[in-house]
Amino acid sequence: MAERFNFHVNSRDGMARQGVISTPRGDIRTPAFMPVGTAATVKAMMPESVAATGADILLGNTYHLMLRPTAERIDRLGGLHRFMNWQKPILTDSGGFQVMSLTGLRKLTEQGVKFKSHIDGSEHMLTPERSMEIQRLLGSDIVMCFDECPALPAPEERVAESMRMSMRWAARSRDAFGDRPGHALFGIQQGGVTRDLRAESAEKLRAIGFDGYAVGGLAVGEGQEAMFGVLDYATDMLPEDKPRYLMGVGKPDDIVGAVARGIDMMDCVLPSRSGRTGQVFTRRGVVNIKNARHQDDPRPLDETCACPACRGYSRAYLHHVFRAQEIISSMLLTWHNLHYYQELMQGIREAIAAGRFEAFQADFHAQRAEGDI
Ligand code: PRF
Ligand code: ZN
Repeated sequence: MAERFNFHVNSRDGMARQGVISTPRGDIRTPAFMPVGTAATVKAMMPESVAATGADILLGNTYHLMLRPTAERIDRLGGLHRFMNWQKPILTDSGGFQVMSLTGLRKLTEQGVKFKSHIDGSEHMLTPERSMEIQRLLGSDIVMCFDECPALPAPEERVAESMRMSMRWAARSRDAFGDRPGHALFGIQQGGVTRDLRAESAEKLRAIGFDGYAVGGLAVGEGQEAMFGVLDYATDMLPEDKPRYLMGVGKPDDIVGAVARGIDMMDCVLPSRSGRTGQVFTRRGVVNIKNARHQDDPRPLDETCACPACRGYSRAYLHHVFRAQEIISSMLLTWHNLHYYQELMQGIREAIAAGRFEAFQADFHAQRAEGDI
């Protein structure tokens, strides 16, 4: 049935997988990178430009949209896809993680989390039930369970209690989500960097049953080595036949390492945010366009890149518009960064399909070690 949400693995190479998630709004090629469109926009990009970079899916945020312009208003205006003019799939995060990282005053109970808006200080409450309702009003294609994620390092007892509450919230999220053909609900594994807690969390999620499984609670201060250490066993605890999503990751080398450990989906603000702060990702590493060494440089950011910023503009120009705080600076650098990320994903998918992902990884790291960018 074409309308159903479905995941198909086409090829495997070690732990890495290459496949397709089919949704009524289109296919998502995996491993997939999802640009972040927090406030119903990928900042500095037209939606058609985001699609032109190769993105199959965007991430939206319950937390931001519930506060402004509100989920009810977006629903009245025809849903988030129509509101922001993006017709491909949208995954929405559930809000708990953003409440904990963006709001100062909040009260966490078994029921949910009460907090004050970072915009106007108004009081709000998020629960698993309310998060499911908001994500339904938005018209999200992939809905995330309502969870809680402690910053690391944290005492193991605190991580265990938090994980168990997130698992009770996962069951409530499942009940509140109900049966919505064509829409998916993903569970979120927690448990910090403790193997037994990750196993307990995975077991609880599998018993409830989800359309996909996220690895949450990583990239929250533990460092890449510890994160990879967890991924070495955590992905294997999740069902093989469902997509696995690593939340909020990451830098290009995090992405390559996560895919090598069995991850199918990722999201991160890094390429879009860095586009606005002058950090540029290239196959040779990071370039800071702010640096004075670019001011007379007629070369493009990356000779091998086919994006509009690299085809039409010199480093000298990009340096100038960044320094002058011209809006086009954010537009061009964000476009380049998103293009770079999507080209990286395409390279990863082709390498897995060809059974040469190991060589791809070696090449990826060698190019970055060459220096002089
Ligand atoms: N849970 C949710 N969203 C998230 C995370 C999480 O653990 C993370 C952790 N990297 C990023 N975004 N719901
Ligand atoms: Zn480019």
